[in-house]
Amino acid sequence: MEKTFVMLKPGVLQRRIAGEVLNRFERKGLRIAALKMLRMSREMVEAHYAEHRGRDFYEKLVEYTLSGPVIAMVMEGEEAITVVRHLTGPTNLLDAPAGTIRGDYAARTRLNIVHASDSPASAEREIALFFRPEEFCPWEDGNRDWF
Ligand code: 3AN
Repeated sequence: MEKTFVMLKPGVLQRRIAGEVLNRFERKGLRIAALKMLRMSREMVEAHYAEHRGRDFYEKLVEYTLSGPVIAMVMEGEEAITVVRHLTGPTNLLDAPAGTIRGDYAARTRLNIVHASDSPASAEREIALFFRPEEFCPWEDGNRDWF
């Protein structure tokens, strides 16, 4: 199964919608493989958004990402990278249709609620930036007796 990195940006905790947003991924059937809440350091944010350095929105994006804790997670599932991107919706506010997370919750492109890896290479890089191997918590599907 494929793994992808997802981050709920600081506005999610501010708005008390962490549960709702996480639920979008869970109800799709994605598995949580690792999850934690953290305040990113400036070095970490700059590494994470390195490709955007120099863009007009970069400084404000860094500032926003540093403004409070984020929830970082690794989601697992068949074609998880693409499935998660479909759930989050496009980057641009005006392109994100209702029904996607960004379409439903984001009123500004820079504050667009979630980050999700856009390729296998970025998933690998981002997972390694946020998680050590021992932070993964393996669990088996199928023990329906507990439901
Ligand atoms: P995505 O998060 O959909 O992969 P990226 O990697 O192009 O999109 O952009 C990273 C973040 O930078 C976005 N989540 C958004 O917060 C911000 N961003 C991207 N494009 C713009 C823009 N044109 N104006 C303001 N902020 C932007």
